[in-house]
Formats: sequence, structure tokens, C-alpha cells
Amino acid sequence: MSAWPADFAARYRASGHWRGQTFGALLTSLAQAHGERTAVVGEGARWSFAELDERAHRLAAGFAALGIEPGERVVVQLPNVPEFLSVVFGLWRAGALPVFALPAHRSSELRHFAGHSAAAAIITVGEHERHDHATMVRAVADEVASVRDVLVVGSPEFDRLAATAPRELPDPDPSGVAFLQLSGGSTGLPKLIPRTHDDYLYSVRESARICGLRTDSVYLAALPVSHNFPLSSPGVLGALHAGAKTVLAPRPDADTVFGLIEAEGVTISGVVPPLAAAWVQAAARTDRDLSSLEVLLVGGAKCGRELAERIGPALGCRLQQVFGMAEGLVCYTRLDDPDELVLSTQGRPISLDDEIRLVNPDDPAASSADVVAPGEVGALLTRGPYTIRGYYNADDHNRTAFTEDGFYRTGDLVRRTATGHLEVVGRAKEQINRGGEKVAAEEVENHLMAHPGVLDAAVVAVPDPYLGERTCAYVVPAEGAAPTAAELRRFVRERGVAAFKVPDLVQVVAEFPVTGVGKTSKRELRAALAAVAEKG
Ligand code: OOB
Repeated sequence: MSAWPADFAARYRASGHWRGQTFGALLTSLAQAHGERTAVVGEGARWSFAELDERAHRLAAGFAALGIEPGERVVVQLPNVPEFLSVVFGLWRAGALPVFALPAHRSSELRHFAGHSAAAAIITVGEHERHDHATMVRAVADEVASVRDVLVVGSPEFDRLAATAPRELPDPDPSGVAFLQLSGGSTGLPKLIPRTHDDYLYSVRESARICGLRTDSVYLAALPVSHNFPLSSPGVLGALHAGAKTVLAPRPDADTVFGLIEAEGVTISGVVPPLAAAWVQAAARTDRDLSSLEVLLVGGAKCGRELAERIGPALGCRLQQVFGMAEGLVCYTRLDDPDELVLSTQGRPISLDDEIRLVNPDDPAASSADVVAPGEVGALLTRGPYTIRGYYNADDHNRTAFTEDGFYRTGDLVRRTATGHLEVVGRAKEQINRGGEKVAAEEVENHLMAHPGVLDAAVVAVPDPYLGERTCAYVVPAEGAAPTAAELRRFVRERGVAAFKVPDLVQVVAEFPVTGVGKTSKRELRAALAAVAEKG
């Protein structure tokens, strides 16, 4: 596992970024400071800080009694329910490492997360959005040797665990890994991102400050809370840290969310651009009172200038752009930035110790010294007090994803203003950003290539007015085969992948254009799509 070199760690401690506090200890101090104030609202429940603290203590003791050892991994696939917080803080107190799966993930992804992390247990819900998670997870558990337990929130077994008498457990090492977050990925299957208590708490604390969270703020989690953006930018953890109230939205549609904004006096939320656009449209004809809303964070994918300009007037709030990644670096426009910067950039880093290098975009192996001229577009490399130095158990991949001196290659193409703000102008990685949901081209290509009628597959992004991008799979059929688009989409879905990864378009072609060295030219495939789109 690649941690920070000792000299960097010493510097981040000396600067006060890393404070030696664990998430479990944080919740204890929050319960002391804010006891009876409301911490979280969701699914008809309303828990105070003291109640969340007590539930997390009981679950921690329950997990320990079940035999979950400190350091063991536990896949958590929970939607926006209050138990997400009691479970995750309970695991933290037991010293176990949550592995955060999204509710949209299906058996192929869960098998990978559980297998790759050698997870001891998987925690999920029964049915959610008409999908039977409990049955799916039990089948996954049968296939992954390390998984001993499946816990279903709401089941009698879970309720028994949640009623365990609390007891003090040893606090884990704050410099140790607290959980594994998922990477959007650009190769094969999603990689696991080891985040420590020290580094993540730093980003949470600073995010809460930069987003102006106070004890009387109300944060609405509209996106699935296991994603880094609603989890920590500033997210539910930032809100808890500030002693604010968190409202968990079961779904992100305007009807649901506007009702919650009015009922709970929501002051701040965070969304991906397509949702921001939907809220902007719906705001024109709502009779809900949205006047409590002060800040809307928009990120996960590029928020275009036109949308950025409409958010403030339509929703009566301030736009705050956020450009972040589960690997670490998070940039925000500041609440006191001039409008022009807020509308045209994706913000500047959280920390003065976030090192930014914009390097030669034409060389995937460019070193951190290979920087472009000021104002030019470069490939973004970054290193800092909350950016990982390597993925979990991924030595081969780490050699290409990180420079020798420890910079993470983000795969994003950006320009930097004189004020230090970054403007995201494109991407060098083989990833499709489907309205904030990341699709690794290679992962989908591998699924397609498992079909006997497919000789070769290449997945590229198609521009889309609503999502920003959609996926298009180009497929060369095997000799004598003639798979149809519908058949291939069904095939991918039935392999058990998140619905957002099923190709939106499938084009069957006789052969792929190739580059000078004989590799499939995705550039030409994208150009062919653009030409078709223009002909309309
Ligand atoms: C967030 O995290 P991930 O890990 O799902 O995705 C990271 C990638 C970035 O490398 C970039 O390609 C893209 O998502 N991205 C943006 C963006 N925010 C993220 N591209 C353009 N403009 C933006 N504002 O997506 C994430 C994590 C924490 C906070 C916010 C987003």
C-alpha cells in the first residue's frame, strides 16, 4: 500500500492539516457539542447527534460481536437512509473499513469490490427502487470466499445487531486507512481508493468552512451519499462536522427535493449539472418556497456557462462550482469570488498544500517537470495532503496512474487562471462522464467482448445536450455473427452491471479505423459520430 512518504506526512501534521482524530472520535465530540440538535432526517426518521452517536456505538459493538475484526473490509451498499450513517460510523468505531458501493451497482461490480478487498461482510437494504438488493448480495456473497456475513438493514438480524449493548472499543490509528472509496476508473474494473481518517477529515473540515456551513445550516443530500461529492464535498460529513442538519433525499427529482427544501428549510445542496438543469426548469413552475436555499454546489461533470448563469436567478441562491475526485483533490469556487470566476471556472484547490502541475497533454507519461506555459491547457497532475499516493493493491496500475514523485495523473485537461482557479476543458482518460456518472470505456468493452458474436469493441463518448455525454459502443462482429444493438445492450445488462454503464448507442461496423501504430483510433470513431450527428 502506498502511503505518503514520512517527510510529507510530517509536514501535513506540522501544518495542522492532519490532527490525529478518527471519525469515531469526531462523532463522540459532536454528540458532546450538539447532543439534542437534529443531525439527520430521512425516511421518516429524525435522529439527534446523541442518537446517531448511540446507534453507532451499538452497531460497533454488534459488528465486533459478529467477529468483524479491526482492519477488515465491509462492502456497504446503502441508499440515502439514516442507517447509512450509523452503519458507517459503527464500522469506523469497530476499526473496520467500509467499501462504498453505489446503489446502482449490480452483481458484477459488487463481486469485484468484495473480491478485490477480500471483504468479510456486505451490508445492504432489502428492496430499493424495485431492485431486490438482499437477494443479489446473498448471491454475490456465495461466490466470494472471504464474505462471511450479509446484513440487510431493516431485517430482524440487523435490528438485533443494532440493539447490542454499547462498549468501548479501541480507537483505530488515525493515520491508517478509514475506508475504500471507488474510482470512476478508466481501465478495467473500478479501483479502490484508500483514504485515511487524517486525510479525509482534513478535506471534510476545510470543505465545511469553504462552503460556509454553520450550526444552523441544513444540507440536503440529493445524490447517493456513498459518492465522494455528497459524502464530503462538503456533504453529509461536512454538515455533521459543522453541527448542521442533514436531510437525506430518497430521490433527486425536483418534486421530491423542493418539498424537502420547503419543509426542512434547506440552505445548501450539491448536484451534478443535469440535475441542476432539471431543478432550474422546475423552479419556474413550482409553488414550493425555496427561499431558504443559499448555496447550490454543482460538480461531478462540467457545468457549462449557460447553465451556470441560470442557476442563481432561477433558484434564488449562489452557485458554487466544485471539481473533485474520489482520489483526493477538490476545488471550489469561493463564496466571495467575483461572479465571473464562479461562472467560468471550476474553482481552486482546498489547500495551499495542494500541488498542481499542468503538463504536456500529448504525453501520457509526462513527468511533473514537463509543465506547459502559463495559460495553456495541460494534463492535470496533483499531489497533496488528501490526495492518495496509490490505489489499493494495484501496483501495476499505480506505475502509470502516479508519477515517480507521487503526483496523481487525473486524466483531466485544464487551464489555470492567474487567480489559481482551474477551468476543466476536456479529458485525456478513456472515461465517459455521463452526467457525473463515470463509465470506464474498457470495462464496458470487456463486457461486450464476452459476447460470442463480438470480435472487437470500442466505447466512446457522444455529446449529449442533457447528460453532457452518453456512451456509444462500436462493435465489430465475429465472423458469421450479426448481433443486434438491442441484443448487445441486453447482454451487457444481464451480466449484472449498473444501468448507467449499458451503452446508450451501439453501432455495428465492419472494422475500426486504426492509428499509425495499428491501435483502434477512438479519435476517428468520435469524429464519425460527430459527422453523423451533424447530418442529423
Ligand atoms: C467527483 O468524483 P469522481 O471520482 O466521481 O470523478 C472525478 C472526475 C474528475 O477527474 C473529472 O474528470 C470529473 O470527474 N469532474 C469534473 C468536475 N467534477 C468532477 N469535470 C468537470 N467539471 C467538474 N466540476 O466527480 C467529485 C468528487 C468530489 C466532489 C465533486 C465531484
